Amino acid sequence: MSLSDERIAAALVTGGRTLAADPYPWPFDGDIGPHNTALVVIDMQTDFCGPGGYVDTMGYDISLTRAPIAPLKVLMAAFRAKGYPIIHTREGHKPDLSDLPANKRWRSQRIGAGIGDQGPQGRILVRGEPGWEIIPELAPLAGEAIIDKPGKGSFASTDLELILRLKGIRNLVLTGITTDVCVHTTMREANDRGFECLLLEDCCGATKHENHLAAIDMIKMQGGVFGAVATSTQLLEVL
Ligand code: C5J
Repeated sequence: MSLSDERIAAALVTGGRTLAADPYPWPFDGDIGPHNTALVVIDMQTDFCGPGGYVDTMGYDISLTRAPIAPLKVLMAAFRAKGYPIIHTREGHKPDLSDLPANKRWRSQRIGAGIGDQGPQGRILVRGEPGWEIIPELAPLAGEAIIDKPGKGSFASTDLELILRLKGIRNLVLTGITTDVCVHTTMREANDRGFECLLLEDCCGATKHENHLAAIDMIKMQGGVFGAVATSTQLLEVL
């Protein structure tokens, strides 16, 4: 049976639509549509993928965190065209740093990219600074929710869960950077809250490619311990 046959077979069983995600056809019950499915685009900010941002200042290769930009552009256009909601997140801290834990600041200073300190893109990871902005290529449209978060997970200290519940969203398509940190933390938080999660591997990136691969592998354990993994091409076929 080809992958596409498997997808069709799974859809027939559930009476809905699924894609041949790994390790199971997603979503588990075939119930997918703009009424219950949202795209979450995590932290596509200059600080994480632009020159002179936080990740660049730490000395990591930003080509890895820029890799998802092109497929995300295509995916976001498709979601918008089909009327599916898109939610953006931004990691950052208040200008007075009152929401920045001392240990997070201390660790960032040790690696030469102190959060709150001045960098080439303004104060690192501080709300309102150039580096904190979402990159222009993936800028949110008016009406799309933007979640400002002080931590790695998108649910901690934010109103994301309330917004999703009020919209009736049950399925989350997770994308953005970094795969092993903010995307993974968000996926774990969402899974524990009962959301049906799909991570799109070509629409994510990490500061180390091995960590990107390891993060993807972890999801597939135990029959899909946090959800499932697919590519944006697979999802676009189903949408
Ligand atoms: C990190 C993120 N890596 N967006 N943030 O500090 O993954």
